[in-house]
Amino acid sequence: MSVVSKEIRGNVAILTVNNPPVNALSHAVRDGLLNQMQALATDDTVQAIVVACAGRTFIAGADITEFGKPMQAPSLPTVVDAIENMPKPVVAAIFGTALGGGLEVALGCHYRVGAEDAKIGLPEVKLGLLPGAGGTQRFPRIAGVENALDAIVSGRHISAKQANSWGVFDGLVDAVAGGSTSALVDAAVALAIEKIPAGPRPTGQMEIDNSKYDEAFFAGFRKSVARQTRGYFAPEQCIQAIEAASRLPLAEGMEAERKLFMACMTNPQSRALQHMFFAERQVGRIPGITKETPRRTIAKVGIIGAGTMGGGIAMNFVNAGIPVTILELQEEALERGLKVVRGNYERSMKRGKLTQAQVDDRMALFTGTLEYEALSDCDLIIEAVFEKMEIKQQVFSKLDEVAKEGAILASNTSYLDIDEIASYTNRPGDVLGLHFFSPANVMRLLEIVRTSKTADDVLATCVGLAKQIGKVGVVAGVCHGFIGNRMLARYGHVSALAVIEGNTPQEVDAALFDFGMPMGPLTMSDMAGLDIGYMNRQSMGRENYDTTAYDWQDKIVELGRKGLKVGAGIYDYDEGSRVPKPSAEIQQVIDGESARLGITRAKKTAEEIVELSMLALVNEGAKILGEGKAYRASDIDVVYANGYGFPPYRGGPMHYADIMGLDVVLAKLQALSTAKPDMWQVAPLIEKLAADGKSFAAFDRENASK
Ligand code: T1G
Repeated sequence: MSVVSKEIRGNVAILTVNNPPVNALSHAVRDGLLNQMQALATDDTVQAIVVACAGRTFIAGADITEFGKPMQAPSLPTVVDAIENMPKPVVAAIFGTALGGGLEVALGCHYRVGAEDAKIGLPEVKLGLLPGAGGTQRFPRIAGVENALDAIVSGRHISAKQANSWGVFDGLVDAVAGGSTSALVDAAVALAIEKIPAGPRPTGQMEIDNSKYDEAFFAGFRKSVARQTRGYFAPEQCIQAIEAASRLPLAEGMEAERKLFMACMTNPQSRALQHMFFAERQVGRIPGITKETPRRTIAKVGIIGAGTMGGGIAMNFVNAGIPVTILELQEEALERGLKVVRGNYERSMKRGKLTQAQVDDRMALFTGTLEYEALSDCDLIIEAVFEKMEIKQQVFSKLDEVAKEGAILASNTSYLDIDEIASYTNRPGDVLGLHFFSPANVMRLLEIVRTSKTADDVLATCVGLAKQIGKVGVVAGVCHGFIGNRMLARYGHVSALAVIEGNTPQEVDAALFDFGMPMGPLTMSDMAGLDIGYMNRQSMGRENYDTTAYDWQDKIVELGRKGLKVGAGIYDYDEGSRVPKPSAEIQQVIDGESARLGITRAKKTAEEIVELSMLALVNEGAKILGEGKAYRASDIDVVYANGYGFPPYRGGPMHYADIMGLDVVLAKLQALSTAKPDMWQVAPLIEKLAADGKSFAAFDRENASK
């Protein structure tokens, strides 16, 4: 079947795009639309046209798989301009998600009918681009400049109802009742017939009253988005394109858009963000797990521990409509935990994200209990109790007694050995790690840790469940810190050493903040609590870690300065403030420690600090990959961008190394290893890939085909 088919209904032609899975605007679709439009332009038997889609959604955008390849004519702007210049009315029938180029096609149409539950969006900015087929010129004309700035610079999805209030639609229908879009197409045909007398209404010819959209207006908008767009290239280009729309006629505005689009397309950030887009869609592909692998039904979830993590984890399931039984050992702790959860929902309600009824409905899905037996009907039980193996042993031994057969038993542990935890049950095949990141109801990352015995159906169930609860679930193997925290330890080592060797904490933090991290590593340590690392080191024993790097931090903890939670750590904090302030007292401690160790303090440049930090992440990531504790280098990028704030516009640590070149990475690591062999052992996988002239991306491609 052609990707663009035509049906004649009276004097209306219905063009239907059929290019699964999301009707992306591949060359065949562009070509088909243009050819059909050109034929219909001179077909006097057709008075109006409807553009519809088959499958599950209206066009979801340009075909991202064609990026980076020579563009095959016709270009999308050519197709959209041809639609807009048709001599007869063209109506778009929108359902599902009309995104990017898909919405631009719909904006080239003269009228639009939408399903009430449809969403539209111009998310190109998330791919490091901007709407390059007239979206920056037409959307401001139909929806207004403010709404266009909001939509295009955020890239967010907009409900059809909100878009309708902006004037984007000429009508909404409850189109997918029963899953069929026939009612939507009927409505679009009716509107097309109704518009025959009025004729085409070219969006591009609509005027913008730019009297209030002056320099000051756009400067104010830039300021309002500065924080969330920090470091990104494309948002500024989007703003400039919309500025052009507010001042120039369509043709000149389109020219400006084209130039800005090409600037984005050739900027390395777009390649990095597109790498991240596909990487997030690869994580669910697990060797040995297929569509045929059985999945267990998860109709009820048990959570052990109603603390910050337990409550946050529970919210993910309740938000997906799955009832949760949450267990604490004391009534007071249980009540406190549920109160925190309700407080979270009420804050969302105050922000207009939830109604009172929704808050009540969600709280109604919680059942609190003090009895393990209450978990006996749960399909999945996750423990979020204290990080001590003895306690995990008690919990899993008890679960082995009370959990029903076939229940999945998961630990939220960050570091403990899940193979050992599984050994405390008679059902190790049902055990795995589900490592959430705090705040668990907010952070998208979920590390799914398979043990040597985790059954395939248990893993497959949890991989699917991750997507169901809105998480990016990355499968990891059992090792100390799994993927993210294992890399974080190396990253933290570099910054700890940089301080004792000569930099101030604020210099180290500024270098990585300016690189694009959400905060510096030392600020992050203060926020997480210095005592966590302190206790880890105490349990490891001094012979098992780099005392030179960490003694200064331990001294700070011994001064009672555990970090932000006590108002003092590496930094000082004003009462009630989270803003770190350099501490003269701590700088003296650091200088004293350097002297005690006989270190002549010498500062590293910001570039050196960033490079060492990146090399630490990449080297550990390559060890994790080489040991088979992660399936892909791109999975590691997904972990570090979603769990630790690595700037997505740099593609993740492994992509960043590919851009550097693994031969360059190897040479730098070898030099470091020569200088500090205890700290820098070069990952064998980097040696191999560099020797073969390959990248991590090539490694992933080769392994994907296995
Ligand atoms: N091109 C090619 N493939 C795409 C695609 C696209 N635009 N969008 C999705 N896919 C694939 C995806 O890789 C996956 O493949 C499958 O479809 C299901 O996707 C000129 C230049 C539409 C909301 O940014 O946001 O238009 O893994 O798992 O969760 O101005 O996909 O099954 O083989 O994400 O239901 C702008 C990107 C492009 C939209 C559906 N458009 N897509 O989410 O399914 S740039 C976008 C999405 C552009 C113009 C510019 C989501 C979705 P596979 P999925 P989903």
